Order: sequence, then structure tokens, then C-alpha cells
Amino acid sequence: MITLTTYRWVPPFAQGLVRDMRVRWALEEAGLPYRTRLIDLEQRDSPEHLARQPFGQVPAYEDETVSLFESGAIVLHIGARSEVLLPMDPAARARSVTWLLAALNTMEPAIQTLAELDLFHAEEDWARQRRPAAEKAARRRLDQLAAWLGDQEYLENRFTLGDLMMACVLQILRGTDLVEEQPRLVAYLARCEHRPAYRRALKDHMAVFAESEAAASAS
Ligand SMILES: N[C@@H](CCC(=O)N[C@@H](CS)C(=O)NCC(=O)O)C(=O)O
Repeated sequence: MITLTTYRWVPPFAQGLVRDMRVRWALEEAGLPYRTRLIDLEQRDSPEHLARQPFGQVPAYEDETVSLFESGAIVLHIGARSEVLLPMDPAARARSVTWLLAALNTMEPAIQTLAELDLFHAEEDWARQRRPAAEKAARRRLDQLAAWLGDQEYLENRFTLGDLMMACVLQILRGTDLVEEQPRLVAYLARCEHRPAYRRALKDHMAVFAESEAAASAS
């Protein structure tokens, strides 16, 4: 059985965005059942968790054959078991891997920089000075992505794990208007989020936090 390790609870600003969502969504697309191992934030630097995730982060993943960390590596591993996520054709497969890496390596750094300024440093002077340049850099990447997308439904000619990862990265901007500035990206994100597998993943992801909050208020 596949085991996904993630947090028992995170603050509301992070709910829906924790990177276990990428893995849950991929598992739902692939139709693979899994169980969760829930850890508290305080347990992230425990020897037991560091053995699974050397940087004390989530998600971590285990199946019968391998233990993995890094959401991109995990989604690729799941993709190898599902044509819904990775096309069989070698060229199409390579293109979808390219988009997954573009999401993680080109889009996410600019987007995450802006989100961290807003979420963790909004009241600090240095962050106010840094923000305009960070916003400009993120907007440039969004402009480029929207230009590529044009009138296509997905980044290539069908949904793949590249779209899954790109959608999750775009969601990090939900506290800003940057995606809303781009009607093509709004429609693209909605299209991805409309997938039944995404909805099931989000429901299960959010249920964990709701249960933790209910247990905390009952005690
Ligand atoms: N590159 C990693 C990033 C994982 C990550 O940032 N996880 C966050 C939750 S979404 C976390 O565990 N943060 C706690 C920390 O960095 O100490 C991946 O994609 O798996």
C-alpha cells in the first residue's frame, strides 16, 4: 500500500496548498489507493521524519518498492504507472516531463518568492522594497506562460502531469490578483481544478485539517 506522509494541520493560509496536494491529485488521476501518515509540524525535524525527508518537509511517499521525497519526483514516479498522467509516446512523455520541470524550476521560484514576501514578511520594510521587483518577475513568467498557452486547453495537446504541477504552482498566487490578470490562465486553472481527481484530492486534504480542528476544539 502507498503511504503519503503529510501534516496533520497547517494554518488556513496554507490549507489547499501543502505540497501533498500534488501527490494526492496524481494518485487520484492514476486511480491508486493510498493511506496517510499524519505528522505534527513539531515532528518534522525528528530523526524518524528526516529519514523519510532529509529536509524535514512534506510530502514523503513510500510504496512496496521505494521511499521518496520531493513532490516532483513523487509525481513522476506515480506518472510512470498511469497513462492519464504520462503519455506512452516517448516524445509526448518527454514534453510533459519538461512542463513539470518548468513548473517547479522556472515558475515556482518566482511565484514562491512573491508568496513568501506576502505571507511571512508583509509588515517588514525590506519586504515592501523588494515586493515590486518580485511581482514584476512573477508577472513576466505568467505573461510568458499565457502566451504559450494561447487558446490551447492544456500545455500540450492533452492533460498530463505537467498541467497538474503547473496548476498547483499557479495556486500559490491565490492571495494576489496576478493570475486573475490573465483570462487564459484563469480558464486554464479552472479547467485543471474541475477535474474529478483534483476535487477528490482537495476534499481529502481539507478533511484532515477539519478533523484536527474538531479534535482540538473538543479537547
Ligand atoms: N521542494 C519540496 C518542497 C516541500 C515543501 O516546501 N514543503 C513544505 C510544505 S508545502 C514544508 O514541509 N515546509 C516546512 C519546512 O520547509 O520546514 C517539494 O516539492 O516536495
